[in-house]
Amino acid sequence: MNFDTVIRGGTVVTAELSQDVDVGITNGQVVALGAGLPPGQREIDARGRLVLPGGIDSHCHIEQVSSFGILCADDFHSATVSAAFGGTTTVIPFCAQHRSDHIPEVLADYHRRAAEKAVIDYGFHLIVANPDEQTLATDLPAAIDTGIRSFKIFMTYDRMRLHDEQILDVLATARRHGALTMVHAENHGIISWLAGRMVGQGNVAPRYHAVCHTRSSEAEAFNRVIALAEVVDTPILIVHVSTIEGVSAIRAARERGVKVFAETCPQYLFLTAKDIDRGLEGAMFCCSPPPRDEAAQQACWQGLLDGTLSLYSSDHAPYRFDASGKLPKGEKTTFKEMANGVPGLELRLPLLYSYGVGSGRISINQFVQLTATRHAQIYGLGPAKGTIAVGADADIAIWDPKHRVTVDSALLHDNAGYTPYAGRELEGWPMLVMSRGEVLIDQVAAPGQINAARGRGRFLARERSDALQPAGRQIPEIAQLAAWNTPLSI
Ligand code: DUC
Ligand code: ZN
Ligand code: ZN
Repeated sequence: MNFDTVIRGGTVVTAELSQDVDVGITNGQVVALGAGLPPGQREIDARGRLVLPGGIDSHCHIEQVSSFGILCADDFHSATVSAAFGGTTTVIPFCAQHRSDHIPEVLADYHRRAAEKAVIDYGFHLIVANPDEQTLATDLPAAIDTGIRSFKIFMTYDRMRLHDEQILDVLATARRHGALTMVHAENHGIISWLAGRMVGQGNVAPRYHAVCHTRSSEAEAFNRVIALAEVVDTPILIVHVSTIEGVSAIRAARERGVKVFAETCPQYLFLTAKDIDRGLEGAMFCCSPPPRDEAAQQACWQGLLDGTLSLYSSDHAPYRFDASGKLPKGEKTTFKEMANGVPGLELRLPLLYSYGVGSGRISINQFVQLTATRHAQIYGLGPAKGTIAVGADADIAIWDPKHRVTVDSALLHDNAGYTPYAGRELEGWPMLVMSRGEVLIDQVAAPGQINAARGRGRFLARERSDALQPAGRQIPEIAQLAAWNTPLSI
């Protein structure tokens, strides 16, 4: 067989194993794995390198308008270029409905913008802010039919949050039509009541943001949404887990058989609330929920290790440190007015590699699971994405495990203009990045260059994944209905 490309002599890593084999690629797909493959038209020397599946970032905000009306700093071009430089070859950002928006128009708008600009493949989640009759009966099922198989809902933010009955409506719709509901779970009352007090007393600096988003607000909302999901018996995915209490609530629910998935993000492993406590500059580290303390970091690491947390995503939400983003009122901006979010698409994998694999906390196979394979499994992108296997897309990042980088925002390709990780010394870096067999980035042959036409990225219609299967576990009151022969239509 004559291959288009052979990646030769590297260590190919999947979620299960690491093997010293060559990778044969033809027509954008992996077609052979084995030692001593015959030559390809293009030969890539991967000796001494790790050959990893390209990362999948299933939580990132791209060209999205926040509920405060602030457009994030990256469009589909800059964000996907930045992702690729960081070894990520698939993203799943959000199409965001605001309350007065008609969902088909929202979807058409995001599709158009992404199709023009994305350089890597992408799917979409749909943020649901107004689950009215039209949304539940027509618009969500129609979105699912087009391969948008996940919704995000909010339990906080004045203009986004859903109350419990609305959450149950969305969960029931997700169950009926085969979608996964992602939840931003924080107790709105605690946050907004404390924020009102803080601002009223003139405490408006960024550090008060971290005070208002209490650990208990995460714990309360996690337990509540888990209870709601148990009523409907449908899987949920809790995003951006940040606290000891949150990890414990998920662990306890999973132990009693509830199907709850969860993710954490770089900001909860590598930042703390101390980063926010530096005057106005602290705004650069403000996200919701906020980074906590070292003990919470340890809990998140432990959650990743024991499977309580299935995913590691960036929650890239880039805003510039100026009037367009973090500081709409300049130096007078209060913590309530700052755009919420931190950039992280490009550094997500290098940070986890250095602090996780490099330090021996996780294996390289766990790294692949957390950054790629599980995202494909949970969000229905497999078997084409998230692994290196015969028949999969040749979305591959070749890493030099010894390449050292001192992080500096000038090295990065997003539009945030800063990075919360400036000055960190990282070891291990993606040197060559390939999407569907095309080499987009080769840091040895063409350092800092990307060879990718705008719009080459393709929309990925996602399949119904096994993760969507209900646990088949009813709460006692609903089980009782069956014993009485009283059907309940969910
Ligand atoms: N939630 C997110 O998921 N990202 C940024 C801000 C937020 O509240
Ligand atoms: Zn969120
Ligand atoms: Zn987010």
